[in-house]
Amino acid sequence: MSRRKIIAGNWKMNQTPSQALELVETLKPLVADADVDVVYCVPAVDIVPVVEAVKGTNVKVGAENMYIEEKGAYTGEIAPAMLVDAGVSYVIIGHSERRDYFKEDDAFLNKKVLKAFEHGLTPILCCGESLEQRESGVTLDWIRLQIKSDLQGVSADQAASMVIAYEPIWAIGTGRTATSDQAEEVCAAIRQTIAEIYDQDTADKIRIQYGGSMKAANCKELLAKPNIDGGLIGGASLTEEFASIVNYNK
Ligand code: 3PY
Repeated sequence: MSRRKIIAGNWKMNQTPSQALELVETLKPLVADADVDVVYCVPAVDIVPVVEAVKGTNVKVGAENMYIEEKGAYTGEIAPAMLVDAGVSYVIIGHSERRDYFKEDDAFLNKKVLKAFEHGLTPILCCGESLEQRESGVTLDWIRLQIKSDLQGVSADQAASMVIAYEPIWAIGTGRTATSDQAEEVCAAIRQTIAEIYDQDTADKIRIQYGGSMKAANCKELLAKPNIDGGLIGGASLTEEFASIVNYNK
């Protein structure tokens, strides 16, 4: 089954609104002819200006986080309905930085995934193992556990429409990248897990990205793998290099 590739930038805590607009304008002509889905996942304050700036283009906007409640006394949090009203289509859930620094566990992330679907947002659900886990040989068990826990109560149709990003923690912000064979092994195991939870049709439809220092120099090899349907791009999404990744097949 052929799945359309999806390349998403994860800007993390970078780009003030004016810097965001500058970056979007620089990238606009460079990504305009992409034959992949292009998403910019941006900090909360950048959402409104970036949505405005990409109107009428092929680029969709994602949030980097959201809260699990509808509204109310949750100082500092952002409700899913706020994202939808602002024009957001995707939301990153469970990035390892949120799991680690903000102690977001799988039960909480499961609530976020369900809430995103309730509002018509497409989750980009992140999973990944630490270096210790990889070295002790529990990577695949750990990833299966994350996926199964985070997808409790998600229907087959919902799962088929979402994106999972495999991001080995040891490759995030370190400049180290998983080899394409290591990435493919885990992405194939994620697809197998989806087939076990749901069915083969759902597993064939879901899109699985690799994230963790994907850059122009290594994206071609990673994206050539049968179970890697795109990339969640960190540092390289903040420069023109992002466009080279988007246009990897040209
Ligand atoms: C990275 O590449 O550093 C990421 O964390 C992408 O989400």
